[in-house]
Amino acid sequence: MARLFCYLTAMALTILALPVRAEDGYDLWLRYAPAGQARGTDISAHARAISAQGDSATMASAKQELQRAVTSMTGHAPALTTEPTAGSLWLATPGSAPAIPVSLKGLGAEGYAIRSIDHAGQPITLIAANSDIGILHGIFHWLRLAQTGASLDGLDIRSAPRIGLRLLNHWDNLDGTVERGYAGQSIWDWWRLPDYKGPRYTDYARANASIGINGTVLNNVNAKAESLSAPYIAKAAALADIFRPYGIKVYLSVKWTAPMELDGLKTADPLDPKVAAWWKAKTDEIYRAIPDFGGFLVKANSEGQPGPQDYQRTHADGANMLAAAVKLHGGIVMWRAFVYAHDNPDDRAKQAYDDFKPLDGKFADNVMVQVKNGAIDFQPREPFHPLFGAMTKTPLMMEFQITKEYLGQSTHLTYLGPLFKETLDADTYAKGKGSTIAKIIDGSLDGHRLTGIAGVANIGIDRDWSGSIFNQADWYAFGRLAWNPDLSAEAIAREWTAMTFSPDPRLIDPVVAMMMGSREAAVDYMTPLGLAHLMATGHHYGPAPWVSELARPEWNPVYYHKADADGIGFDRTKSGSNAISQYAPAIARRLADPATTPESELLWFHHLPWDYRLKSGETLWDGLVHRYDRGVAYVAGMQRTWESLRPLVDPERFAQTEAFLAIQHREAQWWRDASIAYFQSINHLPLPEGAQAPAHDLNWYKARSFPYAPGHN
Ligand code: BDP
Repeated sequence: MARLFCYLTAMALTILALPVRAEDGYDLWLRYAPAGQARGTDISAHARAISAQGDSATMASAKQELQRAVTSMTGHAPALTTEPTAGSLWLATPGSAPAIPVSLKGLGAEGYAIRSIDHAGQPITLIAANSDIGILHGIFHWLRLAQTGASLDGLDIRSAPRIGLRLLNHWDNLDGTVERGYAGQSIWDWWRLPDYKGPRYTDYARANASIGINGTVLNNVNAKAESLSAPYIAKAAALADIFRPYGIKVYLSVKWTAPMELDGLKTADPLDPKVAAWWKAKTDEIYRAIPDFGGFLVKANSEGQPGPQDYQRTHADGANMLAAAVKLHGGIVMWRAFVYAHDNPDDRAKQAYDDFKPLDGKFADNVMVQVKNGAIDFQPREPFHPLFGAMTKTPLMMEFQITKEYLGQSTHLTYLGPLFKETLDADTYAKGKGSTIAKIIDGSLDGHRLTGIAGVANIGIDRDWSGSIFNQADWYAFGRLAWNPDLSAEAIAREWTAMTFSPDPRLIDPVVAMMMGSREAAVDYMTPLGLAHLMATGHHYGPAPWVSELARPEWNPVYYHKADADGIGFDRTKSGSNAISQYAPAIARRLADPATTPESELLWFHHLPWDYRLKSGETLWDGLVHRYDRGVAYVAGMQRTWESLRPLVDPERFAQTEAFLAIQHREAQWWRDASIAYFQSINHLPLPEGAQAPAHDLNWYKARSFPYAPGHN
C-alpha cells in the first residue's frame, strides 16, 4: 500500500513538474520556463511593458530578449513603450532618458543598476546603465532573478565587472575539429562563412552576454597561419558583426611564423623591420574588416610552436613587436606563459617562471601575460601558478580550462566552480597576507588597469553545446566568476540549477550538493594527495600511471609521481627541484615541510615513504587507497541522488545524466583499480583492511587502448 502511494505521488509529481516541450539542453540557462515553476513570483506584474528609447542593435537585442523571456515565462507579451508606464521595465541610459533617478557612477561601460522605483506614482523597475551594453547585462540580471524565483520587489542592485576582459578561448581548428573538445565539431562553420550565418552564432552571443563574457578568441592556440589570410579575416569579421551587439569582441590566435608561411618572408625574427612591417600591415588589414578587433593571443616556443626564442629573442621582444602593431587601433596582445622546452632538464613546473619572471617590467603596456591556473597543466588539482604574485609590473591574465581534458572529458559530472574558486581565493602573500589571485587578476593589488581572465571553451556543435547538461554549469560558472570573483561556487551552482532545471528546492538542494563535492571526488579517484598528470598518453582519457617510455621525460606519468619501492611523490623542496622557492617566503616555508604542506598538495611537493603518517594516523598508502575508494563511492552517491530526482526532471535530460553517471562510476572504478594495481606492483604492500582487490591484474589495465578517443590534437 505504502509503495503504491509512493508510486502515485511520484507520478503526480512527474505530471506537475514536467515541461511540455522536449528539453535537449539547447536553451542552456535561458530556458525561460513558465513561471509556475518559479515559486509563484509575479513576473507579469513587473513586466507589463518594456519602456525604452533608442534603437541601437544592442537595445533591440535587449528588448527582444525581454519580450521572448517574459512571454515564455508568463504567457503574455509585454507592450513596448517609449515612456515608462505602470509596471514597466524601464531601460534607461543617459543618452536616451533625461534625469535618471539613480547614480551611474562607478558602473563603467558595462555595469548597471536595477532599482524598483516610484515614477510619477507608478511602480516601475528601472534598469539603468551608462551604455546599451550595460542595459543588456542588466536585463540578464533581472531575468536571472525572475527565472530563479527571487523577489522582484524592492530591488536595489548595482553591479559592474571586476575584471575587464572576460574571454573564451576556443581551441577550434580550421578543419572543424576542436582540440580537447568533447562536444562535437566546432560551432564555427568556417567553410560556409562568411555567407552562411546560422542562428547558433546569435544564441552563442546571447548565452555569453547573459553571463558577462565580452570577448572570444576564435581559433586554436596551436594556430594555423591561414587564419590570418584574407578569406579567414572575412569569416572572422562576419562573426564579429553578429557578436558586436552583444558586447563581445573577436580575437585571433596567431602562428608566429605566419609572415613566412603566408608571404614568404625569410624570417620571423621580431626585431627584423620587415617582420614588424608585415605584422603592422596585417593588423591594419584586420582592423579594416573588424574595427573593434580585440587583439592577438600567442602560444610561442611551447610544445613545438615556433616563437621569438628561435631567433634568440625573448618573449617580451615578440610580444612588444605585436603590441606595437595593434596599439594604434586599441588592441592588445595576450602572450601565454604556458612554456616548457624539450631541451630544458629542469622541473617542468619551474620553467614558465624561470622564463617569464626576468621579463617583468619589459612588456609594452598593451601586453598581458596569460598564465594557467597551475604550473603544469589544468590538472584536477594543482597548487596555484607561482607566476601569480611574482610579476607585479605585468598585468597577468588567468587561463582556466572549462573543457574537461583532465577531469572526465564530456561524461563525468565534475563541477568546476570549486576549482576556479580555489585558485582565485589562493593567497600568494606577494604583498603580505590577503594578496589573493583574484586581487592580482582584477588589477587591484598591483594597480593595473588592463585586466583579464580566459577560459578554454567547452563548446561544440552538440545540441546541448557542452557535451553534457552538467558541463554547461562550468561555462556558466566561468562567466559569473569572471564578472565577480567573489561569488561563491555554491551560489553560482544554485542559480544555474534553478534556471537549468527548476527553482524547486526539492531539486536544487540535492543537485547543488552533488555538484559541490564532485570535483573533489574526481581528485580522489584520479589523482589524490597532490598526484598529477597520470592520464593516458595523447588523448588523456583514463589512467596510465605506468607510462615511462615516451621520448621526452615530462611526457611520462612516471615523471610526475616518481613512485619507487620506498615511496611516492615529486620532491620540489631544496633537496629536489626547489620549485617551492618560486613562491613567496611565507608559502615556501610552509611547503618545505610535509607536516605543514596541505595534504591535498602533499605529493606535488614531497617524495614520501609509503608508510608516512597522514594527519588521520593512517599510512600514506592506506590513505591513498581510501581516497580512491571515497571518490568511487561519491559517484555511487550521485547516482542514488539522481535516481531520487527522477520525478522532478524531464525524461530527456534525466536519461542523459543517468547514463553519464553510470559511465563515470565505471571509469572512477577503473581509475581506482588501475592505479592501485600499478602502485601495488611497485610497493608490494597489502591493501588496507576491507579494501577490494582490483578487478583485473595490471597487464589488463595496461592493455587498454583507445585510438579514437575524442579531442586529441
Ligand atoms: C594542454 C593540451 C594541449 C594544448 C596545451 C596548451 O593537452 O592540447 O595545446 O595544453 O595549452 O593541456 O597549449
